[in-house]
Amino acid sequence: MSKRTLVTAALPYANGPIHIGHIAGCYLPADIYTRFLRCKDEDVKFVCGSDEHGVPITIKARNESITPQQVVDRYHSMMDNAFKGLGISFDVYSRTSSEEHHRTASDFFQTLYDKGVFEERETEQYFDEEAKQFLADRYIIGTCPKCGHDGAYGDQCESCGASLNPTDLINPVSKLSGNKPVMRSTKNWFLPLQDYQQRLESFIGEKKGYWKSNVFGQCMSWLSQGLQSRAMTRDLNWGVPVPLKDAEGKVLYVWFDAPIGYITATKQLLANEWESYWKDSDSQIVHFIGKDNIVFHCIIFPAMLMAHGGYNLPHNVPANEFLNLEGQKISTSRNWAVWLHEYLEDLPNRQDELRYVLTSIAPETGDSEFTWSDYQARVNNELVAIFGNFVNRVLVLYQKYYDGVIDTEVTDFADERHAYVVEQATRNIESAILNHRYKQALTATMEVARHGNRYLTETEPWKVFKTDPNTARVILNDCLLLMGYLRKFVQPFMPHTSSRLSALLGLPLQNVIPWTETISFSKGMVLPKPSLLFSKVEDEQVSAQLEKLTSVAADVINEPEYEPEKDAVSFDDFTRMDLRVGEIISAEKVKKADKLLHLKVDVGFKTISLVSGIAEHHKPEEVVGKQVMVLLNLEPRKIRGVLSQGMILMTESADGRLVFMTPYEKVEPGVSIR
Ligand code: B3M
Ligand code: ZN
Repeated sequence: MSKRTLVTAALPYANGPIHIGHIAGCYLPADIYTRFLRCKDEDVKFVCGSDEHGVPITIKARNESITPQQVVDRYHSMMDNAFKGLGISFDVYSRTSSEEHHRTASDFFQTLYDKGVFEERETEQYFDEEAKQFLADRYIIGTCPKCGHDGAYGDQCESCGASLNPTDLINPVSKLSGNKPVMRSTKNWFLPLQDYQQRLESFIGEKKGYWKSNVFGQCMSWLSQGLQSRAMTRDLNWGVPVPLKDAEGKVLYVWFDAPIGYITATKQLLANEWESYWKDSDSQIVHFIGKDNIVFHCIIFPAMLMAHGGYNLPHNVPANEFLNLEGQKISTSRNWAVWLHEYLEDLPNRQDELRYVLTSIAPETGDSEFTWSDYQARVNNELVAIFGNFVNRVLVLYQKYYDGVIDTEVTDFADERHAYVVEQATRNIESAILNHRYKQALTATMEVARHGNRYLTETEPWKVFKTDPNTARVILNDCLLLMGYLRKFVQPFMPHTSSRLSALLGLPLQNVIPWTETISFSKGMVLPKPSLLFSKVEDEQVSAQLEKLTSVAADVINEPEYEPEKDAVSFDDFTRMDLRVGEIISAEKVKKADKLLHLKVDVGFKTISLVSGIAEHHKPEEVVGKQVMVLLNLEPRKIRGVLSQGMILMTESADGRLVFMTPYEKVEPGVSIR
């Protein structure tokens, strides 16, 4: 093994909370690996932080009428707390909006610039003349050329999934002003990835058989298509400013600055000693990520590091696939997710249950699925019925027969089979973890608990005690030793359980239990009163979680943009509005006005004339006979020469159509609405 290891976990975007898919895909395997290396007394550092730049954060800020900084402040601390709550043991949790990161990323860019690495290119891009800024792809919407969907984004149509360029959109509109954007030329700096193609091929080629096959395969497919220049700057006002004179209003591409965030985090953790982890030949960097980030970590970031010089390339990138939830893809925008912070609140002190289940079903070689009933089954049938049951039976018997007093030095197993089981487990767990096969490692760990449980059932010390209390004690002492080893084996996977087990056994609490440690109990030790290690997950807890999932999930694709709340009005103000039900009795288009319909509306005691801007959404013949909500005492005015004596109230659907407010049942025209 190498002298030093730097473990990184993908910097999560600070535009939403962490869900179980993130945990299973990236943070949990990274934490298990790191905790294990610590047990092995390796020199290891574990870094992470929030990825606080990028367009989605600016969009979220606009939708909520707050600043991007407020968005990332909110999610940064939320994610930080949730990680801590689950026991993800980062040595540092940094963030990319920090000054130190801006400096680090900016210097990195400057070095590449000074070396003449970048190509400067003028490209034509959409510009919003009213908002006076270039438009990121996500800020342009229009009609999808493939399926005709009206709300397609400049980079993708979420209806048919087509990936698009902004210029592909029919009738593009700026999300900022609602106007049609114009083409303008702009300068950006491109990294010529093709210049690194050969070096990347040999770097990745060497990893064949060592890197996971899903990761290696994806890299080879990118390389075989031939690499191309990619813009490393963007016209945007949120991010790390491009440190050049003629670059006002431009920032570094979020995927340029984010991986540098790993460097910033290391600097924050280690001050002057950070460099050895990145640059010494006997140091290794291991990036834990989800599969959608492979190209950035295996191709683009290594190319950046090559261009810079002096840095080690990643030693391994053990990316996982995706975790699905109850038969569907996890989706943040549809709220189809189990959020980590909510889990920790709803199911307190069950961190290790989640760690256990997510490791058991981790999407290591293909997508996998979380369901609440499977969660319940694994907790109840494995953690409670096997692990917890073994521990509890031994401790209760020890208390009952011997008042918990250990009357002799307990160091070696009386029955040699246990020594063999422990030795096997030590080897199997280690090799599985080092090969990033965490499921297998967990199975090897549970095998020790299963063995203990079987041994108890087979030897029946509660029967033996009646005739031969000494032999019963020998059996139970072997079980105590097994439990002592178990608490060491489970530490990387279930650190809270490991500590609880230490307490139950009267052993000292250790944040890191050395992998080579042998277990012993000294003569005269008294075991504390036993308590349960795990408790059952009840049916009601499962149904409550399912209920919550389905009740908050939304079917809409787009998040609505809410208007800010208005100031309070008095009840008097409210009653001054004469709101009534009216019935449309005729409708015709207003000449030379595409949007307007001229309506005659029956309001019971009279018929009024109204002009309404609904012609693009409703044909005249379709609206006749409809009952609608009318504000009757809006001051009359003339619109395009036609008298309008009030207003019809409308709302808007998710795809932008105007929708009438109609009474639930037919009523008499002219009745008041209160
Ligand atoms: N924030 C993407 C993600 O969370 C991105 C990872 C950056 S790692 C340098 O999926
Ligand atoms: Zn489409």
